[in-house]
Amino acid sequence: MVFELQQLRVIMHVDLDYFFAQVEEREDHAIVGRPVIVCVYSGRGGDSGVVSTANYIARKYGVGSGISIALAKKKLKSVEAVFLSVNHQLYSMVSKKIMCIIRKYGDAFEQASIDEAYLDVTDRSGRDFERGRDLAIEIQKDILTTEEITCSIGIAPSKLVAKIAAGIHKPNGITLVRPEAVETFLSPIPVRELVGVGAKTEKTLHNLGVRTIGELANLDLGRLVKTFGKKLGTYFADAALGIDHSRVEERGKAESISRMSTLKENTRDSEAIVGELNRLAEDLHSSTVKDGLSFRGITVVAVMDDLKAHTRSKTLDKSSRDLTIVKQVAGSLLENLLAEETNHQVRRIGMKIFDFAKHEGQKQLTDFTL
Ligand code: DCP
Ligand code: CA
Ligand code: CA
Repeated sequence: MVFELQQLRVIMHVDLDYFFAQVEEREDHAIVGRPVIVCVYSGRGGDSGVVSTANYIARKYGVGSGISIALAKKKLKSVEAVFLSVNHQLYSMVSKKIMCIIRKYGDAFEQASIDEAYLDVTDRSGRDFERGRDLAIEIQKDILTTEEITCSIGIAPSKLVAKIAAGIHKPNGITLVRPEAVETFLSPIPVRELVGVGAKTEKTLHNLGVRTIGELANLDLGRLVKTFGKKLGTYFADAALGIDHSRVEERGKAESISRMSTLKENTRDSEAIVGELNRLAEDLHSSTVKDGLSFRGITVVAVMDDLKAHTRSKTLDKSSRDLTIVKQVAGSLLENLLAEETNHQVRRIGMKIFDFAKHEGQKQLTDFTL
């Protein structure tokens, strides 16, 4: 691929290593060297719940994000493993401090999740990838000495490639992908690693005989557009070649916030579910109002007893911060959902509000959990 010099950018993606578990290790050095598993207990008692993340020692035993706590215990029964309950407040406090460190190193900064951020270091590095690597080493040292946390960094000409690169040498690694090496670098990587490829799209691509990004790059654009539509098809064609012109931009505000809760028992009793939904609504409402925000979008999510998630959303005519409206809308979304999904009972219920607007004269939004 030929890069015009003025277009050439040096982009970094910083991803904190086994983040929640590493914070726990930092808080209690006595657990270092043992498998550490951070769990989301469902509240139904016993080991009901899932693993949020695990340190690398636990991963050697096949334990990682998303598996059940019961299965993790089984896999680790021969060792003295440490099972802890998630402490979101602690992780978001550490995350905020680390993000403040990272942002100092870029011409532009964008936090992408609780444990990852993009930096544009084009000017800072004088478009020199070696200088980019030096900066990455400095960032790693700074975060380690100040916050005792290791991270992995990808450096590339686009956000898309930098993100994939950050995952290559973990933990505590740096992966540099120069412009001329982008296609070769991407070629053997599974399509699933591309932003926008979920389980469903992955399957569709597999059915087309496409497993790697290299195979995707060889697919005819017409075929891609026919399968995925113009917008997504073109995106995949570009992405397969590492083409991504999206800028590193600060997100002014969180795009959404959500809460989820497991019901005491599986049910279709709307009164019981609404009770829980109202609690979630109050919690979400108090966070957003505290931050001076109003919102237009409300989504209700129900995870049924077959573990399939169903969502119903509504956009209000104008922004609101009225708790009664949230409760009313959520209640009617739930009724619709129950009326349409008649075969299963509800296991978990969740709510999301989005499309935020800011009230004049309010303080800057700083403390969203991403
Ligand atoms: N997380 C979660 N549930 C998931 C995935 C992640 O609760 N299914 C949480 C726990 C992680 C954090 O988000 O610590 C960041 O997710 P990552 O995917 O970046 O995973 P880790 O940081 O834990 O590990 P890695 O070293 O592979 O980045
Ligand atoms: Ca991480
Ligand atoms: Ca991450």
